[in-house]
Amino acid sequence: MKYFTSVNDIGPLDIAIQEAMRTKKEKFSDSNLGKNHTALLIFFNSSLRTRLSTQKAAENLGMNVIVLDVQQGAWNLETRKGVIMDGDKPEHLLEAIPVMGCYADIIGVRSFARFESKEEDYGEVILNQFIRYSGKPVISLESATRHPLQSFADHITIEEYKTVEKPRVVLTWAPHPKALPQAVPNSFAEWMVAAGYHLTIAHPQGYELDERFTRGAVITYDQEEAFRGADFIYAKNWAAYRDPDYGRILSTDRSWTVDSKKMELTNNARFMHCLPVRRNMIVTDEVLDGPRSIVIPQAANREIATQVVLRRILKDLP
Ligand code: AN0
Ligand code: CP
Repeated sequence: MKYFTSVNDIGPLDIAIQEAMRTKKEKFSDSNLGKNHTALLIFFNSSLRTRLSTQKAAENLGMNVIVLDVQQGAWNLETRKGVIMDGDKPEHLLEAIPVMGCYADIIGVRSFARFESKEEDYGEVILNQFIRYSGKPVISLESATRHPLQSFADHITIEEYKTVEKPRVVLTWAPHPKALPQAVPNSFAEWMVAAGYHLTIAHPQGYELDERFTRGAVITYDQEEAFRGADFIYAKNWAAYRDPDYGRILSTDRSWTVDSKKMELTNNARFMHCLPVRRNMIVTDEVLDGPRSIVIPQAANREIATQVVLRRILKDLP
């Protein structure tokens, strides 16, 4: 494996899950594999889980890790091509990327959708420049359109907690005061369909996601209907995808907040969220603190998912 940017890069999912379960039991069995190799993790946006779990996974494999927060201490980077650089950005990504490639064996990049241009976001301009100009394997730490390490961890978690072969999984939109990217729901939807689960996506009108990610899922505007008989409830906010509302908040309707009453409609479902989560906006305290919430083991699996990916890349280094 050289790149990890979506479910398409991981190959057969049953093998990936087996590797994850093995990794969980023997985290340090490959602790020499990454010796003298450096993972460089570049963050254009904030992070708690991705930063810590990726560093931990790399260290479990014996790697050295450098974390760079672009907003804190690095030169402010110009990302547009062909511009006259007379503004506040002293360095261009076109030099910065190959320079970073000189110091790294594997590069991880977090770069959210900016909501300035749908074409730029959905063209994955930043991630693709890293792939093109760094000369090194690149993994997505959440790009403009996907968060594959999160989805892989979500898949591992569902495998651990499911009680039927093909569980009924519901991805529900929930309200949030700020515009959030579609990366988590896009990535989750395409990963769940690839995993062969029954996926239903519930959201208010106007929140339709890009069909390239949701093909194979049932889409509904009726949250209660979606919850009936569900085995897993996965809550997430996202901003509108469709034009002319791309990147906009169309609703903050708290009747979409996940609460105990709605959870009672389910088949005693587990509650999931990628975190960070806003309490009593996305989900009530009662559900989040309740016995069916698995958000912490879900976050713990980020380390496992990332270790599987890094190990495969390390094994395939030239
Ligand atoms: C981000 C998002 O919604 O994409 C990261 C989630 C992993 N969330 C926030 O910015 C709050
Ligand atoms: N779930 C997730 O990616 O969290 P962070 O944004 O804290 O990394």
